[in-house]
Amino acid sequence: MQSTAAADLESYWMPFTANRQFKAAPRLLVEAKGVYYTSADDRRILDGTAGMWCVNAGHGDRRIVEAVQHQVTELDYSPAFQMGHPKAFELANRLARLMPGDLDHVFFTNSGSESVETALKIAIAYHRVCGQAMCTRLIGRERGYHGVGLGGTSVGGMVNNRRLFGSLLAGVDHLPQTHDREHQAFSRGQPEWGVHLADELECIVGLHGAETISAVIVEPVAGSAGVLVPPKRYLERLRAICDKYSILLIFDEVITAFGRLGTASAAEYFGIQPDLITCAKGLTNAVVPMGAVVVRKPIYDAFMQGPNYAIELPHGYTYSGHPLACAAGLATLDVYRDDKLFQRAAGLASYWESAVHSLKGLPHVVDLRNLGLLAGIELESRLGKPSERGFEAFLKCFEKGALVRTTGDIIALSPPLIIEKAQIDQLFSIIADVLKVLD
Ligand code: PXG
Repeated sequence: MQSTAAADLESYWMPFTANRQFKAAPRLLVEAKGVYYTSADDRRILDGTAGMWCVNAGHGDRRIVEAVQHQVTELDYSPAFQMGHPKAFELANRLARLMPGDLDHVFFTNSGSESVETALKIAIAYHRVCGQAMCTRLIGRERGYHGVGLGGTSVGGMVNNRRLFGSLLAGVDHLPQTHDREHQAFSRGQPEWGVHLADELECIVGLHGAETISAVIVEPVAGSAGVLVPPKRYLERLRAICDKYSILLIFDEVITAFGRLGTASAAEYFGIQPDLITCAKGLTNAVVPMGAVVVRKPIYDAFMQGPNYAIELPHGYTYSGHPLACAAGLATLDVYRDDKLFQRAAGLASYWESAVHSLKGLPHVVDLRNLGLLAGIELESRLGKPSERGFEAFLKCFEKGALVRTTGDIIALSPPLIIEKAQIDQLFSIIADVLKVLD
């Protein structure tokens, strides 16, 4: 441990962290290169989570670093409202080309949470500009995670993220979550069981009236809740019901976009066109914070009315399309293309799947799930102490040289797309060792 006195750690109120536990036994990272971090006590830590599902091209890629270095010397900042700079337009065009069909207009934000707030506001405002002012309800899903804004928290469905924050937004309802161990445990890829859960949207429409519902927002694969893979035909069914009632479908692709499933987007992977896609994380390889909302052309066009000097959408951020983020984004998309990283992830998916399911039969393991380069390893909870075993697994993996994420008692994995097979073996051998010694 480098000399970091306990007092030096006090002021920083760490996000989504057990602050007292951390400050009593800190875990500090000081360097990163490729798929490895270096900890403050000079150990190499295999990054099993691409940072937090975001460093898809691996750490410290020289091409991205240099693009940001160059940008900061050339144009550090340019006002985001009523002014522009070329790279914001270039990145929007590049991103639009990566997304399916007529998802071809891009609104820039600085995080996944801001992307979600933006998408929800666009969805409500879209119906308003189309003359359907009653269409304001938002439908999320149990166990969904859509960031930490009040809108995202409201449509989100993870109880621990909601319970402290009062009644949240009015006019929100939730679909049931899609994971059921009894019918789906140890599925490889998409589970066979569960398409009927999409029909609950019909019930919600029946309850509230289609003319009051603006949008449905789901993660195509739920990440934060522990990698919940959608049942076969489920997303298709949701799309069909949304079409039937003219409800917008938002895919929250903050985790799934940029190669996680071996394609540019989950929409492409599943062959389904949502009306809006939210993304962030892998857009810039997390080198500079950035998020984006990609919308279908008819949505953008619906706003382009009224006098041409009038602002069509009163929404945006000081740092929307920040020059450093745009430089990082352009360089990142180049790296994905030049190194064929999405194809590489697709090529590794079956090896990854076998590695995940090799853990079957180890102590505590009650379910294993995978898709693309995502995995969820669900451990049995200790009686009356949910999350304790998961947290211990996380700490022990870190001690043994692997960074994993845990959510409750589920270990979630999402390595950089540049991971080698030998490093996949290393990751799962550390996890297997930990499971064998865990109480
Ligand atoms: N939507 C989804 C689907 C996400 O996964 C956000 C929105 C919010 O993004 P920002 O950039 O505001 O954090 C996310 C973020 C985890 C974990 O391990 C997941 C996220 C972030 C940090 C940790 O569960 N997802």
